[in-house]
Amino acid sequence: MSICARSVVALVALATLTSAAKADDQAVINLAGLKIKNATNQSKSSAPDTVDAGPRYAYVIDGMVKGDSGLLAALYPSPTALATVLESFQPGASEALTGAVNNLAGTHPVVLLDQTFSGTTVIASVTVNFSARFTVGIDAGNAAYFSLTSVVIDPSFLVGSMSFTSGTATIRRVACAADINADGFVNALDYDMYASWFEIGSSLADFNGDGFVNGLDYDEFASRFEVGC
Ligand SMILES: [Ca+2]
Ligand SMILES: [Ca+2]
Repeated sequence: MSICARSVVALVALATLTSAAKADDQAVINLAGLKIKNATNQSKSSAPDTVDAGPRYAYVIDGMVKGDSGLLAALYPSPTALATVLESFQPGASEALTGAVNNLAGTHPVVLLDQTFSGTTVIASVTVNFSARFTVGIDAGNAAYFSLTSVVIDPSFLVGSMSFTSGTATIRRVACAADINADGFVNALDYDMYASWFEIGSSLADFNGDGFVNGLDYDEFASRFEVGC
């Protein structure tokens, strides 16, 4: 092999290493400015930040919101954690702001979270109905998105609206589907966590993402766990 051919081989090897090292494992969506307003659909994308396709993703939605008008402006005059506000409308709702979801097909687009929060609360002796659909996913171009749709704030003229003063939705690719706790290792902790979900029939145990929790999920998890990934 000539010196020139050797350098080409070395360059190709280096390029391969570099692209492997540059695997895009995370996309961050800036939520600042996103409004929570009656009958108003909003969406934010991570673009140009993208995340590579993988078998599993962990996501964290974290933000501060503030009332812009009406009772919400009186109730939340300064930035307040989104989790605190959600809890005031629907106790337990903030748990959905953190999670992990499988994508065994390993392709994009994929929806990671599609959840409607709703509740009724009394603010200054006004009964307020609240409902909003949160969607987190990754589009065909590998950009992550966070959407707020089907927003109902009733009576909206009294209650007003809110917006994010800061916040992010972070989507992190997890290399192994059997890495249930998404810590980068596949070990007994993952097995125990999955088994405990499966035992109680939790939707978290829906390993193949078909909407049901049954033996197929357990078998798929066990086979991925056995090969260590
Ligand atoms: Ca793990
Ligand atoms: Ca299933």
